[in-house]
Amino acid sequence: MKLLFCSHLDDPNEWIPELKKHMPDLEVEVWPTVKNPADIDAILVWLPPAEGGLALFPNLKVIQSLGAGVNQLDLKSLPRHIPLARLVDPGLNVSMRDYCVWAVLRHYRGLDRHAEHQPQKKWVYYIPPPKSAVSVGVMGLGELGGEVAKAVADLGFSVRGWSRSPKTIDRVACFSGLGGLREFASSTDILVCLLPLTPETRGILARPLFEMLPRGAKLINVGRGDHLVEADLIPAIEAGQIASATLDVFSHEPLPQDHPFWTHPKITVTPHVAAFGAAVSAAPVVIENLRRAMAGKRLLNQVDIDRGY
Ligand code: NDP
Ligand code: OXD
Repeated sequence: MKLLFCSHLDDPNEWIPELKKHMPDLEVEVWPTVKNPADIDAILVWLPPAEGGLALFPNLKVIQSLGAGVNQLDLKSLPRHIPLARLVDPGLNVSMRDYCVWAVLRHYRGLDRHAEHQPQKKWVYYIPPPKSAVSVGVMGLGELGGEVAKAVADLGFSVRGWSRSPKTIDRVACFSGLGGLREFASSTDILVCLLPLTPETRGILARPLFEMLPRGAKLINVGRGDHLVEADLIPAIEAGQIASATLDVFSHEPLPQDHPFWTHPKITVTPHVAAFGAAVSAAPVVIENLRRAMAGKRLLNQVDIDRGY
């Protein structure tokens, strides 16, 4: 079987030995060095080739995303007969959980206020309310959102979650669908977005949702940049509706140099690093999917193209 590794972000020198550990006879080529595109059976991909896309490989049998999110693959353009799997990897879960715990605690403990006070040499106490009185609301209760909801519940916060289909999760008040959004949001003090980007979720972090939150809520967006209507955020902060935001993802990445988020005192910017997959933990799942594709079986974590995730 011949696999094409196609990513400008991930390191093939890290991935290839891990993949070969689980399938020693796997042949791997690394984009853009491809001997014969017709020989490629499988692609492990973050972004497809800019010119020609996946249509360059006429005998492709499986597409394995290097991302947990797959919107960057432009699902509408994909050949429908080739199965696509998103990345589910314990390494991603751990790094996303750690990032969100850091961001939630930072907002909760008012660490930004202390950072603001330090250059002014101001000694100002801020004692937060008990954690049980602070509600963290997680949008998206899948692999990553489910893990984050559990981690913040373990810390003692009151936790709510929102998903497409109804769920029952220990220690998490669960809401679903558009019908459940207002009730979910109305008591969410710290909002974490871990949704996939689909036509339904694009632009969901916008003024109407901000107005459903309690005044002074905090926002953490680790889903995709286009979940947020960027033009709505600074006015919501200036109006006091949103107190502060931590953003890891943006409509345009890298965030343009002249973007006002870079310098806003209430906005923390990180460069799409909330979670990172690890070849050592992800390779077994990727190889299992190559075997499944060759056997004509359903992939693990196969994307439902119509649903968009
Ligand atoms: P999953 O597919 O496991 O979970 C998605 C969750 O979102 C599910 O609970 C799903 O509901 C819910 N959902 C989907 N559509 C809607 C909707 N219209 N309304 C309400 N809920 C909805 O995804 P993961 O947890 O693995 O990943 C989530 C996202 O995190 C990725 O798509 C990606 O965008 C982002 N991500 C960001 C990273 C970063 O570094 N910043 C790294 C990795 C991922 P249901 O359970 O009912 O299906
Ligand atoms: C992903 C990402 O989707 O890194 O895995 O954003």
